[in-house]
Amino acid sequence: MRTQVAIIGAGPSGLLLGQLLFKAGIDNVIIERQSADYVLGRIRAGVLEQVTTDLLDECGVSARLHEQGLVHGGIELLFKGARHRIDMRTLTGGKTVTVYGQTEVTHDLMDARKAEGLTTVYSVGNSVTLHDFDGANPKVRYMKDGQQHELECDFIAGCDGYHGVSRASVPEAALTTYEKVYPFGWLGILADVPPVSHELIYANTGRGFALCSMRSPTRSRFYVQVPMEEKAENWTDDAFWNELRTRLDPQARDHLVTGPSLEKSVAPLRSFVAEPMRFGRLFLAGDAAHIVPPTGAKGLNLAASDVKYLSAAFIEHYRDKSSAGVDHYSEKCLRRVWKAERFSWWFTSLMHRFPDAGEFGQKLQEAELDYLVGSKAASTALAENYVGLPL
Ligand code: RFL
Ligand code: PHB
Repeated sequence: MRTQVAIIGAGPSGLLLGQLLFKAGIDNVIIERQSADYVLGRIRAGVLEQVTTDLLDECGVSARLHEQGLVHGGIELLFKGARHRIDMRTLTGGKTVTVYGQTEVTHDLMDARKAEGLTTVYSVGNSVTLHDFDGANPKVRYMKDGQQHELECDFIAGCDGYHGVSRASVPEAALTTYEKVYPFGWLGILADVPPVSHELIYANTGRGFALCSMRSPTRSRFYVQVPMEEKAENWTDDAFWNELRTRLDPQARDHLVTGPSLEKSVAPLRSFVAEPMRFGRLFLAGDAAHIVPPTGAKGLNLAASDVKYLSAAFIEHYRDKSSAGVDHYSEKCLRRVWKAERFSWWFTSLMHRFPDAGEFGQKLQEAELDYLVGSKAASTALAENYVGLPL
């Protein structure tokens, strides 16, 4: 088989890239380790920046997003037992975010790909290997139904997440990695209960961080900070709701409706960047190249901006016969990536309880939050980053 761009991974990065390339008339094939149902079963991001919704518009897959997505013009910060609203819309001259689950984005992209008859090879397990990407004729080999296949291509896009094969295929000496592991994780629960508030609540408390988010007016997503080694199996639904309740203000506590969990899992928190993001004809995009802790809701949005740059680079290559986009891909992405890394690290550091920081650390966080909600300059800096920096 031959294609112009071989895409490894059918997460949001891979599917979005496939769609943008298809729209530009560039042939592509996606190879995915898991089944489509497995990919759709992962509950992850919920907040989309304007940059991401614009891209989904460009791909022609945003009808359901505009119908069902919840447009938010603010977030609430809860500390010292009281909530304070950050009016992002006013502070950023009208910018908003849209609450629409990653699962739904993936669903819409998969449907569009299917309708257009584009090739996605699912369930190839760990069989993918990448070859000759340092030359002009890269190849991807994989096993499907007991048979070995080879896909010849012009470029390989490594959209296979943090644990994928793409970054792992790069010679170690060619990569520089930067990493910070936080000493805690998020225990998350999804439940068919109405949201506590019509906007997201980010809570800093003496017992640790909590987040009240949502997927729709009838489905909510909640998180509480837990020690990094904690297991979801150790938490009954009741134990989760009780812990969450202790981290809320009295009014939110009154509004909290509980119910059986549809999903419960622990996500570790990590900051990670691999540089560069291009090796010959192999390009990394999304979580394959970088991870942010979820506090700033930036992971999926960064994946979308990488893919925007990458699709533009391939379009320049094929249409204008210019290598400028391809040559500057890594540098362009990394400028935006590091700004999102900084913001996510800062917001994580401000909102979580750190085991070594003690009461002094708690007091400093409360003072910073107090300053933040009282200062237009500081609130604006938060709002600008939260709604997403320009491309
Ligand atoms: P993904 O989603 O990990 O997809 C990679 C795909 O590659 C496949 N794969 C392989 N395929 C073939 N061969 C191999 N060897 C392969 N190895 C892996 C995988 O099966 C998978 O299908 O990466 P992608 O596409 O770059 O997308 C990144 C986003 O998923 C991620 O950044 C976000 O989910 C992060 N994130 C959030 N981002 C936001 O922008 N806003 C949020 O509100 C937000 N909340 C979150 C989050 C992530 C969380 N977790 C669980 C880490 C909340 C949480 C709790
Ligand atoms: C979510 O709804 O899953 C979510 C929202 C905001 C975040 C992280 C996760 O910062």
